[in-house]
Amino acid sequence: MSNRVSPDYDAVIVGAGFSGIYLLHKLRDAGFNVLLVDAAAQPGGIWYWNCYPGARVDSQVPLYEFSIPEVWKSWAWSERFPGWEELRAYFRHVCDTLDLWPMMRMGSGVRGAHYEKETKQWRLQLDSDKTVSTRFLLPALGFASKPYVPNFPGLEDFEGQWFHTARWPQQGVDLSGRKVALIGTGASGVQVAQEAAKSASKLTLYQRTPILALPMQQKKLSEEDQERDKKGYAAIFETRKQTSGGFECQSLDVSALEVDEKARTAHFEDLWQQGGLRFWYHNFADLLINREANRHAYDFWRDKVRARIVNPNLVELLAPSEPPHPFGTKRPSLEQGYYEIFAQENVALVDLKATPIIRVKPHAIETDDGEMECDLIVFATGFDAGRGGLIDMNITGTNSLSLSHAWEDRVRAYLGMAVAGFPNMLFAYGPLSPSGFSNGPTSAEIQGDWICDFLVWMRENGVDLFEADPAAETGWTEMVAQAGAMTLFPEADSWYMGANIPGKKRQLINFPSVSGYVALCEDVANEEYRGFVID
Ligand code: N01
Repeated sequence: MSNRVSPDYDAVIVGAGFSGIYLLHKLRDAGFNVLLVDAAAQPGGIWYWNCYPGARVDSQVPLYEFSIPEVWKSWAWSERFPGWEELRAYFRHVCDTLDLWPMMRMGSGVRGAHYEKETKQWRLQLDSDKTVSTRFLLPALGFASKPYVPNFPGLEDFEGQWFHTARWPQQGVDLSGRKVALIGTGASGVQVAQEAAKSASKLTLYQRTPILALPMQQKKLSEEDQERDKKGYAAIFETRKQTSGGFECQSLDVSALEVDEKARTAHFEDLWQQGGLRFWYHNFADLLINREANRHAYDFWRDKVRARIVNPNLVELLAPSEPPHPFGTKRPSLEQGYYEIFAQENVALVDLKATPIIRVKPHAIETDDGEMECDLIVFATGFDAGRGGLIDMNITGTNSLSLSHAWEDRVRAYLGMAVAGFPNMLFAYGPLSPSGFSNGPTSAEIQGDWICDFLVWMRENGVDLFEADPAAETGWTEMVAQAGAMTLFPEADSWYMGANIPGKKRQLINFPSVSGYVALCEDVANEEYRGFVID
């Protein structure tokens, strides 16, 4: 290395979720001097921040865990879809087993990071006012680190409490006897609603778009069952990397239009009974690219759900005759009795399309239809996905270029990891990579392995610097947009399209295939990191 003054670290990782922890493990084992910082008090990433009642993962055991043998062999889950407390315990187990704690500084947020051309180092300002320098900057913030709270007039005068689901108080909030207003019916909203309906004196759900939720089919898991199943884990973990969503299987090869109605319905029914997200990722080949095929899936979903809705006034609101968007172009959520809560006297549904929120009052929410009293408002209103957390980190590259400026017109990134003008920086689980479309640990491992190999290659080849080539960055950004245009995703106003944040440029925020991504990243590595300017 040509630097006159050595940096404090070879690499600083920001974020202690799946991506950050995996990178830490890989880079430490590869002999790098590495530090991980995170504002949270404990590792877990979103499982630290999203500790709202009912928060649990939507991928079944053993999909949502690391493939590292010493970790999975010494761990057992209690449920098919584990909750946030257990996921946090899992992260502690990972850090214990891999002996990662000495390189982790929890409770250390990053206020800013800027690149110094003279020293070829990144300098990070931590919340503690300390500064650390590093050769490589590796933000691993997850796609959902920046919560979005709509700007409703009057919120500042509300005299009860309000929380976003991703900033839920760590000490918890007792919902019993409360008058809860829940805004948003995405994955987070559904989970809060199911819990709040059990004990709130009143739960009012403010729905803009109905969620197309699938049955979770939760069940308890015994250690004995898992010991038996572990014989197949290595194969499952290998398969995850070869599927489009990073799961244990993918869509069928056959079109929904090639089979007769009986066979089609039988497949839908089979997926429905299996539970989880399989109705989404193990469905017919053209579910997400052909409107007619998609409509068959929607109609099946609608009829299943309608059969569970007791109040006839809510049928059209919760499961409309016509799809609000093609099935699966917004993330389907998993539910456990969600549609049944609407039969309870303490639960009400407000249709925001018919009666939008006008303002928040000190003790109520006012819509076109009048006021509904509440003493707790829960914002399950989602995230500025992909870019929000990265922009908030105040990252400045060469020539004082800020990331927010670089992404002014739209998010751009080569391989969904590198941005021109930001040398020696790679982010994991970022925009234009599979991230939000993928099972989390699968993406974390694919990108973690690739990043580690790249840094080792640099070390072995005496390379000091890399930076995304602007043409390669543009090419990748265009390619993701074109891939998206071949699907039905652009037809939904979803966070996948950036459509949930006022003023955000509409673009597909994720690369739509894990296996395709792996192949492209391998090609780049095999061609001596084509698309990077190497110095
Ligand atoms: O956020 P969302 P989320 N006025 O953006 C509504 C992952 N996740 O936190 O659909 C009124 O999906 C918005 O309405 P609409 C998962 O990948 C996973 O629920 O835009 N309403 C929508 O109903 C997921 O996809 C798990 O019309 C407003 C809701 O708020 C992602 O995180 C659990 C509004 C936001 O839904 C995000 O999920 C939780 C406004 N101004 C999350 N603005 C598991 O694995 C937004 N909304 C279990």
